Amino acid sequence: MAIKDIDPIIAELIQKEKQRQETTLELIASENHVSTAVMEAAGSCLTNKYAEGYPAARYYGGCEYYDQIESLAIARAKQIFGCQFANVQPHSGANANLASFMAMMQPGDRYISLALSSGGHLSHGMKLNTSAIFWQPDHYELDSKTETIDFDSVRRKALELKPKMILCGYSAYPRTIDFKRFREIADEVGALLFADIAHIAGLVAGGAHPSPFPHAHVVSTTTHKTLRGPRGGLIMTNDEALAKAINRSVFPGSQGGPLMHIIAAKAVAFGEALRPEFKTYAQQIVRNAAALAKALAGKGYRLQSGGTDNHLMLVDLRARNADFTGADAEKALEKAGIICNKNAILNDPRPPKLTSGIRLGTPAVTSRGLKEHDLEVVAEFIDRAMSAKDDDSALKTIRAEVAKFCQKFPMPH
Ligand code: DSN
Repeated sequence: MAIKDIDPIIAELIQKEKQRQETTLELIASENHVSTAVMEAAGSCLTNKYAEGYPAARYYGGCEYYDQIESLAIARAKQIFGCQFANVQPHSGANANLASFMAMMQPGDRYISLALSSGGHLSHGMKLNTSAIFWQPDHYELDSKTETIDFDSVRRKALELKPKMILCGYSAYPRTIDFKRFREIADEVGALLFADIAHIAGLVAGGAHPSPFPHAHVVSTTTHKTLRGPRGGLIMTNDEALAKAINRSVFPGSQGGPLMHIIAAKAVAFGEALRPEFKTYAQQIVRNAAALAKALAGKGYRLQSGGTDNHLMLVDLRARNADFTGADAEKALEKAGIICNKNAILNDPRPPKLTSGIRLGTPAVTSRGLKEHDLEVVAEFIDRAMSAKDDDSALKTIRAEVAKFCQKFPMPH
């Protein structure tokens, strides 16, 4: 029976969400719109079975096709990123990071990363997360003038603390990551280099950002951001001993049965990322971000670090209106049909629930086919919504215009 007959309440909510996605502009830097093929695999009969273990080494019978699917996902991930080992089972990016930590360090070991408040991720040492409960994080900084990675601070911390691991890769960092420079520092102190490329994986896949290989010892990512796959995680390495440790840390270390429908959807997305058109997509994401950043700067907004090299930007709202918090902006923009998230600006005087900025990203709108000149229109919508602030009637008018604009860009599924 169809969902609408079995459970009309959920069916209607799904329908409403579909309509919300279709009629709004998704500028959350970590989100995307997947293809019909990816959705089909994620919603398939593969959800029915246990396949604990790995291909050809399962704890359940009946895994013949699951083995083939997971092996294909692994082979495609290795081909995309040019590495020798891949584990496609992590249920999420945080799970991938937990398993990577377990593979690289003993409990209590020290590592350095960028703090969540400066653009890192909660699984990079936020005090309530396992990454800080079971290991000892310390943080390197952004340079307060350039607002980019301060490699003097990375090196100083590394020499002082002799960490077991150095973590690079971020959730809110608009500039290119110099993996080679990180590796030089890691080698100087005998640390492992761990790159969490969750945000930029699709850019790396499409050649629009330098690869973390061969520099990083271990690379983790989510599969649902710029990589445009189902929600999930992935870990890669070129080191055989680390690969064995990673496999053990994922299963049985931190997970049980893999989500095989999601692994099939990852395989489909990886297949899509290997096509030439994905390169065009990745490069368009970056061009669109640059166009949006330029248009916003032209309207008086300050961008942290002065702009963007990748798919995202941090807009410091104080330059435009000192009273308008990131939380206010997120709300006003949502009412206008533009979806984004509040985000701390470097040394933000406001708490994380308010902030002084917003984070904007172009992966999802690029999947809908928007080009540079369309992003200028988006910047105009954003600026009008910011000026309207709490004028609900003005925001409603913009919302209708945004919905009409969205009709020109059908969803890719
Ligand atoms: N929550 C994600 C983001 O928005 O960047 C990171 O996992």
